[in-house]
Amino acid sequence: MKKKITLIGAGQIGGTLAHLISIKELGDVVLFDVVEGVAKGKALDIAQSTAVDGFDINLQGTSNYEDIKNSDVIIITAGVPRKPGMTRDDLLGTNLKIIKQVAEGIKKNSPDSFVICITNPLDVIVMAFQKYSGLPTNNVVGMAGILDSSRFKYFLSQELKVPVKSIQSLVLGGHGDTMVPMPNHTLVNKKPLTQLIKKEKLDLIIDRTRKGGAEIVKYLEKGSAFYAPAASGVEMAESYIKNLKKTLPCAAYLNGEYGVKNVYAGVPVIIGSEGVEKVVEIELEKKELENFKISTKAVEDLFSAAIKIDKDLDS
Ligand code: TXD
Repeated sequence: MKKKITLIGAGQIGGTLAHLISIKELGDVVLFDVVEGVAKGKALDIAQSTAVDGFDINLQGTSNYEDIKNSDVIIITAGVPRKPGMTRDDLLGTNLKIIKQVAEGIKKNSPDSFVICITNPLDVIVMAFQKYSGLPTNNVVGMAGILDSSRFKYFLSQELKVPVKSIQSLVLGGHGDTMVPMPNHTLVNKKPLTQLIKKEKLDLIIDRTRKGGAEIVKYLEKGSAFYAPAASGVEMAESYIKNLKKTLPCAAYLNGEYGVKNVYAGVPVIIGSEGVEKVVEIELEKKELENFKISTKAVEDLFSAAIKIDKDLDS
């Protein structure tokens, strides 16, 4: 039975998600947007490439929540992206209203789906979505850590002149300036990174990773990164749909893991057919744990700002 994947938001990331999912034949695609023409136009455009790439899936563009019924996976990119000079947190006011509307649509029409949030400010938006929708926390997850880890690995591969595939690493914490790249948990051809790179170079790469999104926003001027974010979201959806049980850095609900409760933040999780099946607790050094807690505190503080905007979140 073919899976049904709904994409709420048919913009830069949504359209790229639809194309990647089609080429990988992960499932039939419903592309939803409040601007119906964008959803319909992109769905039809991708469908017209079927003969070229030979994938066999159905695509539908819509602005009607009825069409999302019984989705297996829903990926949310509805929202506005940053403009140069803006932080991800600056998007809170606008995107909180949007995610509330999206949560209502999903709660009413497809409450049993596995939901991947991408909209920024990611950690607070995914947490707000879970509270607004009431979907179980194992079925609500945020995409950021895979993207941040991918940026970190790419910059390292360029510096060390090694294939990206030879690097194992991860970035934890919130998807913002306090994110926590993990050099002491990074291997290059199975050797510890810290034996292969000077501290000054490593610090520059960590800083560039933290600012990876802003660097692209500066180049694009209108809009933010979308190819790598979409590829990252597809990896999560694929692990769920094919029950791959991959361990992936994602924004997941913490209920005491890493000493943190009742907040979403980037941690390694196992994603399979039950959604977020486990939060993996890796051994963190004192400084790493301190940095992780600084990052989760930043998420908690921004969520307090979200509650000031909408008291419905204060549950
Ligand atoms: O790592 C990450 N999580 C981030 C997330 C990586 C990159 C970008 N990140 C964020 O994703 C970005 O800051 C935005 O908040 C979202 C979406 O970025 P995108 O580049 O796709 O934005 P677009 O191209 O503006 O697309 C957003 C679409 C657009 O077509 C709107 O019409 C639609 O969202 N939209 C809505 N759809 C449904 N319902 C509502 N209410 C709605 N409002 C806008």
